[in-house]
Amino acid sequence: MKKPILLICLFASFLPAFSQKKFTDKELATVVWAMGQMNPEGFTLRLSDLTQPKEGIMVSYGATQNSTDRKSIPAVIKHAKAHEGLVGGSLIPEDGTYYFDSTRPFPEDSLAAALAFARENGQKSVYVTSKDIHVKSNYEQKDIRIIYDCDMGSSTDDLFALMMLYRYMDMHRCTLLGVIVDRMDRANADAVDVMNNYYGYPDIPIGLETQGVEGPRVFIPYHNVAYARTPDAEPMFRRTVGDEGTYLDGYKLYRKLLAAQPDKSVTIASVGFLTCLARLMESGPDEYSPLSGLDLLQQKVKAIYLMGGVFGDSFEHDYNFTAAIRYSQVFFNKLPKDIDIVFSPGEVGDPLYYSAETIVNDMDWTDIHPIKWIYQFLNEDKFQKMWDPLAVIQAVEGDELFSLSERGWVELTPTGETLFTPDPKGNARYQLPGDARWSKAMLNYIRLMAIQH
Ligand SMILES: [Ca+2]
Repeated sequence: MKKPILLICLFASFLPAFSQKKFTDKELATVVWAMGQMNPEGFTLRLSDLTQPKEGIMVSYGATQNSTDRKSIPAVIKHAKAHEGLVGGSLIPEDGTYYFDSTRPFPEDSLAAALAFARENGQKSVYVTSKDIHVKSNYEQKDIRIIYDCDMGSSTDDLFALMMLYRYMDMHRCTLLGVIVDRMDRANADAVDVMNNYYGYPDIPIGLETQGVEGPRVFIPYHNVAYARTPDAEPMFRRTVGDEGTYLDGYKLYRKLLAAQPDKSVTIASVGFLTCLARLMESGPDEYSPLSGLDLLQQKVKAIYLMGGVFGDSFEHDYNFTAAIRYSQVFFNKLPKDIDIVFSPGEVGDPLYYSAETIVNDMDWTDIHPIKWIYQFLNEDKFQKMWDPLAVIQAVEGDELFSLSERGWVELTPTGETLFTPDPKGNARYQLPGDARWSKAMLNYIRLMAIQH
C-alpha cells in the first residue's frame, strides 16, 4: 500500500497548477507512469488537462504499441501530442505486461470504425469507456454463415439477439443467411421483416412455422409492432414482404438455405422452439434438394447454439423444449452426433437484466425504433433478461468469452429435462453462469449494440 500513497503525493504536487500550467514533457511522463502504477486495469489520460475521458471508444495506435517501461513513455507522449493528445495504459492479461499507448478516441456510436482502425493498427481490442468493456477487434474475419431460429413475438430478447446479428453483419463478422420464426402467426414474421428493413438488410429471407406450438405463453405481446402507425396513420416501419406477401414454411426455408451452402459451413442459432428443426429432420426430398432433411442437416451444418437446457444439480423442465415436447424429442433423438451443440441455459442469462427504462434511454438516438416502440407505446415496463443474445454471441465470436462445461451427450426426457452425460467424445457442451462482473460486461456489450447506429 506504500506505493499509491507516494504516487498520490506526487500527483498532488501538480494539482495547484492544473488550470494554468502547461506541463513539460518530463512532468507528463511522470504523471503517465504514475497513472500506470495506480491503475493496474488501465486508464486513459488527456494530456492537456490531465483528466480522464468518461466516454469514447479508445483504440491504441500501432506506432506506440511496444511501450512497456518508463523509458518508452516520452515517445508515447510525443506521438500523442502530434495526434489526439490522449495516452492510455492497459494490462494485457495474456503476457502480464503493462502497455502505454498513444490513443485515438472514437464516438461510442462508431464501433465499426473503431474496430476497423484497431485492425489496421494491429490491436486486438478496443475499450468502450462508458461501459467499461473491451470489445475484440476479431482479427480473423471468420466466414460464419448463420441461420437464426427464434420464437419472435413474446420476449424481446429474441429481438435483441437479432439486432446483434445485424451489428455483426455491419462489422463483417458473419452472414445472416435467413431467419426462421418458429412461433406461428404471420405477425411474428412481419416483426422480423420490420427489423430486417430497420437495420438495412431488407432481403434476408424469413420462414414461418405453420404447424408449431398452439397457444404458446406470451411475455410481452409485441407481435403487432409491424403494423404500428404514425399519428398521421402512415405505417411507422418499412417492410419488404408486406401484407400481400407470403413466407415459406420454416422447415422449407431451412431446406432452401442449407441446399445452397457449402458442406459443413452453416451455424444455427436456435433461441425458440425446436419445431422447425424437427420438421426439417422429418422432411423428405423436394424442389430444393434431393436429400432428406436429416442428410441436409448432417451435410451442411457444423454447429448449433441452442438457448435452453437445465444442467447441474437441478432437474427442471425447460419451457422452450417442453412446450413442443414431441418435436423437441425428434430433434434430440435424431441430431447427428458429429454436429457440435452448445447450450445456453436460462441461468446464464438470468442476471443480465435489461430494464425498460434503460432500453429506452439507450435508444435515445432515435425516435422511431421497433424495440423502443414496444416499450414506449405498449407502456411496457417489464425487465427483460438477455438470454437469447448469449447463444448468438457465442455462435459468432466463439468460445473465448464464455466458461463452458466439459464435453458430453445430452438427452431429453419425455417431461423435458435435459440429462448430461460427460464424455470427451460427446458433441455437447453448455455455457456456465458467469460472475457478476462477467454478467455486467455481457449486458453492457448488448447495450453497446443497442446504442450503436
Ligand atoms: Ca426466445
